[in-house]
Amino acid sequence: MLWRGVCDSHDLGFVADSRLMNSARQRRQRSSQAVSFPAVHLHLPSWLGEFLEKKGSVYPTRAGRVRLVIEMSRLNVENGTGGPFAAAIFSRRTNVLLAPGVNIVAGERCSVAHAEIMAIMTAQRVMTHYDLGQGICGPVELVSSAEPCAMCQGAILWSGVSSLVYAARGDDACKIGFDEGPKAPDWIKQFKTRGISVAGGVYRKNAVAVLRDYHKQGGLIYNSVSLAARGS
Ligand code: AZG
Ligand code: ZN
Repeated sequence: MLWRGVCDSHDLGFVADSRLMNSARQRRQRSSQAVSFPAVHLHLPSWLGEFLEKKGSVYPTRAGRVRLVIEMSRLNVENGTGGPFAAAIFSRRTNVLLAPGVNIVAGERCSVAHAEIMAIMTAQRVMTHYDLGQGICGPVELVSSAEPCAMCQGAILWSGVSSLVYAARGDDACKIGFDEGPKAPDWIKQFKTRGISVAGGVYRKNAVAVLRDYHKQGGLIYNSVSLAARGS
């Protein structure tokens, strides 16, 4: 059976014959006709590298690390590159910033491109390992401008980070309309059980100010319509 993309009204650039896909041997024989899908690339905005170059790379205090990510969240809004969220991963041994992340959901048309996910994926490229706990920089800390949503909580558990610090609370994001998803009431205990320490509400007021300003200026709330309709 021939099929084209997902939606007939859009040419997604690939055509496949599913009868050809029955076995690995057949797939190899017919590789010239194999279905291909677009590669996935996500791009952090260019202002971020320029900003961090000026800021430097070592952040010895927790306060300094949190202030940095809150500043990044504000700049993400001011530059029009995404939602009011930022995160970064630091080596706990050297206090060096290993990887930043900002929300780029709308621009990249990618629902998973939250700040924490971008910081984790970028750190894994930098460390060339899927487990950030096994890198040469020793244990690593994820600092986020807001409490991680349900999706990011899952990603953090599998990332290998050993501590999480966040500024605004989940409720603060919900108050301006963001859907933070179904979180376990005891998620902090669960993190601790898995060796991840958690500290929340650090510089909360500053992070909440970024969320409120985003709301005031009519910033896009990029929830899934189907999720919101079910009230979850
Ligand atoms: C985010 N979006 C939502 N809704 N919640 C978070 O915690 C985020 N982080 N980055 N984008
Ligand atoms: Zn998230």
